[in-house]
Amino acid sequence: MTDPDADVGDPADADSVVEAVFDAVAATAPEIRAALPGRRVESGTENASGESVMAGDLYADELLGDALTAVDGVGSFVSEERETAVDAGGAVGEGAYAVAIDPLDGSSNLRSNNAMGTVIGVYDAPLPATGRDLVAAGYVLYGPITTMVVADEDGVHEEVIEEDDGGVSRSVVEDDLRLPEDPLVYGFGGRVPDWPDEFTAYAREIEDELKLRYGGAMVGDVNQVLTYGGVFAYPALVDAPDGKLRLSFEANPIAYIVERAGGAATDGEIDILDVEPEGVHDRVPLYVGNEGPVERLKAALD
Ligand code: AHM
Ligand code: MG
Repeated sequence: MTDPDADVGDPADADSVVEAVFDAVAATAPEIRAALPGRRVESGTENASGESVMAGDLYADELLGDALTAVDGVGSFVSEERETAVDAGGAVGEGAYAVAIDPLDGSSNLRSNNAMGTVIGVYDAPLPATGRDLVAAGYVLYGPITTMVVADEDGVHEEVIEEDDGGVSRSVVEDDLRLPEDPLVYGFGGRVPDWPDEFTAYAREIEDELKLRYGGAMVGDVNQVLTYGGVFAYPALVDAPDGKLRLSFEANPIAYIVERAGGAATDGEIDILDVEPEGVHDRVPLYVGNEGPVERLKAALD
């Protein structure tokens, strides 16, 4: 956890804040997982994006909110499930950091018991900010095994999170995660009739080259791309030109991770990390994966 004597006013302290953030996230993961069986139903509320919130979303949001606002050096907590930021003390950008999360990504998979995740971005600026202000990002994947992928300026690594009588442990299982050079899988969200023609034409080409792997949770689908190489997209839709995914909580952290693993991420025109948000709940089309297919896609959408 954070060194209590550390001076979080010193920007060099980013490493210890980031470490404490991911300690806190790892500590909540077994608890979130254990709470899911009884929370596979809708909560009856809608979030800031107008989407129905599952009981599991609310539980994960509360737990992570409590854990992350208690971390020294976290000055602001922003969640996909909350309208506004929570002030956690400390001036963001002046030694304190803003943490943005999607507490339970892919929670519509709760009913069918498929993979889900938690997405975390640590920003060195008050939100809304661009992805260039990220100092670290990561995700937890609740698959058959609970894993956590963490990226910072030094690279990307994967850990296994386990809990036993001694508490929660983090074991690094891959210390320099890189995208395989040869892409193998693809997964695209949304309904084909809602895709713009240019994207449909690109998808038809990719279908002949790569294997379809789509599970309906961005974290799970991007994790497959990181593991096997390939491309994931939640594209712009004809009636929703900004797509579905949120820039601050989903696209930016994923772009940061994939780019540090040697890949690329775009909104179709520019690097995701350069997209200027107007609000924290802004949506953005996301195309992410190996550089080859992402560059081809950009050309196809041009
Ligand atoms: P959520 O964070 O509210 O669960 O929504 C985001 C999820 C992503 O994980 C996934 O890529 C997408 O929504 C799936 O949407 P669809 O069911 O339209 O394919
Ligand atoms: Mg999500």
